Amino acid sequence: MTEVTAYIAIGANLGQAQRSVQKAMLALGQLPMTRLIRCSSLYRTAPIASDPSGQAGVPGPDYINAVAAIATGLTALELLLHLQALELAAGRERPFPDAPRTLDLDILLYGNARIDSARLVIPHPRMDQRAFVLVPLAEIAPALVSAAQLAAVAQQAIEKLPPAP
Ligand code: PH2
Ligand code: MG
Ligand code: MG
Repeated sequence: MTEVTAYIAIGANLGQAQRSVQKAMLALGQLPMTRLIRCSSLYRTAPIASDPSGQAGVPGPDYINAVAAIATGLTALELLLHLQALELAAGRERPFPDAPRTLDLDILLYGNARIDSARLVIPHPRMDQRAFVLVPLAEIAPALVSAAQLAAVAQQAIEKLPPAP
């Protein structure tokens, strides 16, 4: 089996967000042909808009964010389908873009693949605009994030949470 290392961004800002993020990390490790390699700390972050300006100050509760590394034999599209099933199982609804959510699982990187299809774009097209992605990614894979990338998002509010007891 060919295994690929993939990085998954995890986010939640509805319900028991910390619990949902922790549960999602465990669920990632239980996907078929998949092992959980590494999990970042949990971070509390202010909601950021998805549009290109990426400005803070959008309505909604703070998010809990984290990044997990997995080794997987799933294809990128198979992985996407499994992530969407986990989001649905966590009660995810999509009433409008950037709506608060019980669970969001985004593929950031899939090995060194570059994918640009209607369903999936990898590397994640907005990861460079987001401290809530780059800071936890740098924690578990420092070689993948440069100081310049971190400096570009340094004004975004992000607080590392202590490990759960
Ligand atoms: N996800 C978004 C839009 N904005 N802001 C924060 N802080 N964390 C997120 O996970 C997030 C967001 C779209 O998926
Ligand atoms: Mg997202
Ligand atoms: Mg998403």
